[in-house]
Amino acid sequence: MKVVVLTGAGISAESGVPTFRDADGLWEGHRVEDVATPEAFEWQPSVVHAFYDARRAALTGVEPNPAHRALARLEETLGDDLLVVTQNIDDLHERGGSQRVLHMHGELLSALCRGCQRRSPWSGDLADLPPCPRCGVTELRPDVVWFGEIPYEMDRIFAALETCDLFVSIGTSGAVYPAAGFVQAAASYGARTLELNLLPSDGTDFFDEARHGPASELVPEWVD
Ligand code: BJW
Repeated sequence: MKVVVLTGAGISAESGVPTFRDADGLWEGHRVEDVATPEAFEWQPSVVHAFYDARRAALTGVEPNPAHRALARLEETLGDDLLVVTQNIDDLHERGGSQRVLHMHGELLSALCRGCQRRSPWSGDLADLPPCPRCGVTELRPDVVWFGEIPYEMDRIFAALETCDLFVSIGTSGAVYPAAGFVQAAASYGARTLELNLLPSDGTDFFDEARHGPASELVPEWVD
């Protein structure tokens, strides 16, 4: 059985990573829509860098939770028949043991060269980052996908949605496209669809089945 799992901020919430749109989801009073845009980076690069510096620093203090680990166990069983697509830019799936993970909104621990678009590891502070190894340009930005930009790996994701038997969405509000549209895409290709989320998402009615509660309980229950 081929399975595509989409994860969002809710899967990392119980690890201590704040979500974007829940009650505590603001960062120093900013909505994500105000800092996660190319325009915000043009106008106030220091504010945007501070937002990502803080989240990068916070990564060292958090650990994968039972939901991340359950998906790693599922990968041991399904192998290549499981694809985890995450909107999250943390590395908790990988630290939880998953190996086949697509980060459609980029990664906190990666830098993107504004000159040639090369992606390279984010090492230390912004001031310590070496110039781009390909073009020598020093204008590096967080390697994340902001509003108005095209998410990574869309071809691979849609190919997997086309052929999967089951699509499972975990811990995402369904407020941000194109990820919010994956459920309808998968269903249109014939997959069964399941939502595992704390509360009903914006798209909950599109799923064949929805279970509501904390991911650390629902995901192991579903996997095991
Ligand atoms: C728990 C829990 C627990 C809590 N257990 N659950 C169609 C219609 C309208 C607009 C658009 C459209 N198509 C595109 C757009 C524009 C735009 C968009 O969607 N705007 C909306 C606001 C309407 N989209 C884009 O611009 C995207 N690009 C694009 O569409 O390009 C065109 C194109 C695409 C494809 C092919 C060709 C062309 C880019 C979107 C980029 C989003 N970027 C961000 C920032 C990334 C970097 C960063 O992390 O800083 O991504 S915004 C932010 O939202 C982040 C997240 O990945 C994303 C989704 O958030 P998520 O994960 O769902 O978190 P929350 O907080 O919203 O929800 C958490 C959920 O967890 C809640 O439901 C809780 O209940 C639950 N939860 N605790 C289980 N313990």
